[in-house]
Amino acid sequence: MELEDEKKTEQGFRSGFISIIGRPNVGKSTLLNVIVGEKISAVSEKPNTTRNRIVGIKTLPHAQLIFLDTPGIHKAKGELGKAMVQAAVNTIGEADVILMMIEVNEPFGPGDRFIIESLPKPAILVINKIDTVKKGKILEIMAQSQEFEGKFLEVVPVSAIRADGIDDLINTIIKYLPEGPKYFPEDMITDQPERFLVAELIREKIFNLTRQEIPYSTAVVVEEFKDVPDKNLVRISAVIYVEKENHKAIVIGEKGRMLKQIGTLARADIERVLGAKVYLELWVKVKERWTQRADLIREFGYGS
Ligand SMILES: Nc1nc2c(ncn2[C@@H]2O[C@H](COP(=O)(O)OP(=O)(O)OP(=O)(O)O)[C@@H](O)[C@H]2O)c(=O)[nH]1
Ligand SMILES: [Mg+2]
Repeated sequence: MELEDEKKTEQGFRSGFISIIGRPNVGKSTLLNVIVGEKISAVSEKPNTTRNRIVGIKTLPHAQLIFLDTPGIHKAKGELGKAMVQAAVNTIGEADVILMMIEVNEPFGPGDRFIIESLPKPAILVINKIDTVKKGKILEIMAQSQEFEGKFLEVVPVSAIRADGIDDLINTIIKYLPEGPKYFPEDMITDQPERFLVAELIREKIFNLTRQEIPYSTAVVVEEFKDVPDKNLVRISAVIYVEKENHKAIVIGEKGRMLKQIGTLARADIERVLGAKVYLELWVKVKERWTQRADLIREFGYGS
């Protein structure tokens, strides 16, 4: 094993795992996507979009950064919420570097403080959404961060959505990475199976298009994924699970309009990510109380 490692580790090459944690909606998944340059993690304006650990890999000439996007840490009530929070907390232990993300408009609230206080080692504080405020406000928060003595290695302000401050953040992270091997091939940006990526892109559309409890009681599972290589076509069949009959009616919509819209938007994203034409078939099924059932939560791929 040692020989193997020596072979892979070039002199001075750094690598490691970077956990992105924070409360829901601060922009963790947006950051992951902008770093790897592709939408591999679902993003929405609603909290609790991400439901499991999402890996994003960035390879540079002298370093490989393996990011772990995580569900927002919050006071979870149901089984699904608890599994999500557990998945986030689990990444902290395996991280070489922890990115603690807050957003500039609501800094250091009780949710942030809870996470900061439970940090097992100093983290890099990432202040996101700086595009929404004046510079003075950012400086104010940076000063405020000093209140948390010993909790932060550095403070890096960014705008994930505008890709502002990202190079600074990457260079800061590399300083704290150990020397290590290239764990993944250079062109690999995630370890997620294509089926799961596709399911998440569909779920993202449901999050953006539906309201109230619908996004939170929906799961997406890709049942069929067939390459037709000579036509550069992929045939995909996916099931959207909801918890109640009346939710099914909402997801399908009047004359099937909602389902059609979900499919159209999802297909555009999936075609770009897969680099192929996509034939997408969507079904809606009821699976009562799945968000309260640990076995189904796991089967759908959420939580840890
Ligand atoms: N203005 C602004 N909005 C941002 C920025 N980064 C993310 N957002 C928005 O914030 C919302 C939440 O973004 P996500 O990336 O889904 O946040 P998250 O932390 O992954 O959320 P959960 O997965 O629910 O924990 C979305 O509407 C994003 O477009 C930013 O830099 N500036
Ligand atoms: Mg997220």
